[in-house]
Amino acid sequence: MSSESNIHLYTTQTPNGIKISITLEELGLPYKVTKIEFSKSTQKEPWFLEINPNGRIPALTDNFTDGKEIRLFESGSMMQYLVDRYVH
Ligand SMILES: N[C@@H](CCC(=O)N[C@@H](CS)C(=O)NCC(=O)O)C(=O)O
Repeated sequence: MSSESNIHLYTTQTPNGIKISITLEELGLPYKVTKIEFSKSTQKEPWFLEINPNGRIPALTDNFTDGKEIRLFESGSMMQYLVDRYVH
């Protein structure tokens, strides 16, 4: 089973943050971006903690193969997910 990608990246310009932007660009995947404002502590807001309970960027949502939303955090696991899901 495979559903369309619906990648949404939540990030800002830090070394961990840009890792995922680079990965997505290298894989040629379409994605939306929401910039997280550290100066406003956006990464600690309840809506963001629903995606990453650690309150840190980067984080990512996508539609998994079953069509349900998947929420990811930790840059290494996000890169692993993107390669496993989209590189054939
Ligand atoms: N091990 C995590 C580290 C994530 C991390 O430390 N993110 C930092 C920016 S590079 C952050 O969100 N800092 C803001 C905070 O902790 O409130 C990863 O690889 O994603």
